[in-house]
Amino acid sequence: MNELRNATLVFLIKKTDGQIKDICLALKKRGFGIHRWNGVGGKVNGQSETIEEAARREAKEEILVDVQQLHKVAELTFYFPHHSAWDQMVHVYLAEQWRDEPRESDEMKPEWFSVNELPFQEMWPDDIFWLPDVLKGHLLKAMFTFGEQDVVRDKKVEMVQKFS
Ligand code: 6U4
Repeated sequence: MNELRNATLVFLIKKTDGQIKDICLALKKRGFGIHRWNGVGGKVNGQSETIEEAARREAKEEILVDVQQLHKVAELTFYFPHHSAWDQMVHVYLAEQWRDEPRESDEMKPEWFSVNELPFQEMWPDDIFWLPDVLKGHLLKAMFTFGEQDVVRDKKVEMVQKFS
């Protein structure tokens, strides 16, 4: 089996009293995941950049911010048996500090959401199974298999203590 390609996903967050209260999602305007609210990210160019470098580059390209420290919170493996070219491992990060305010690009339109009012119906259907735990402070690894129309066919989510 071929090695899975790596991709990144970054969420800007705002905390109050140590708790995450707000999260920046961005509406994908074209390509994979179009019309969904998502974190910012994309494919890692394995030849020329590390995964974290890719995460910073994509945040800059998609919502025009320079993210400072990235905190890894999840590793998600997605399988699409009907279209295996989409299979990927997504490395998820939270960022509490960034330069410049998020702005719309050709690719994404950012908006702030309260963590209690996330638009799960307009997000990837796996998100509801892992994002709430991440926003409560957990680290996790998960695997999702999708059917046609991006229905979640199979899933496995496990909490971890740290990432190696
Ligand atoms: P192009 O159009 O080639 O420049 P690029 O921005 O490099 O694309 P793209 O759009 O394929 O990459 O990246 C996919 C993005 O979608 C990554 O941020 C990971 C994210 N993603 C993929 N599957 C997801 C899923 N099931 N749930 C989720 N995010 C997913 O929350």
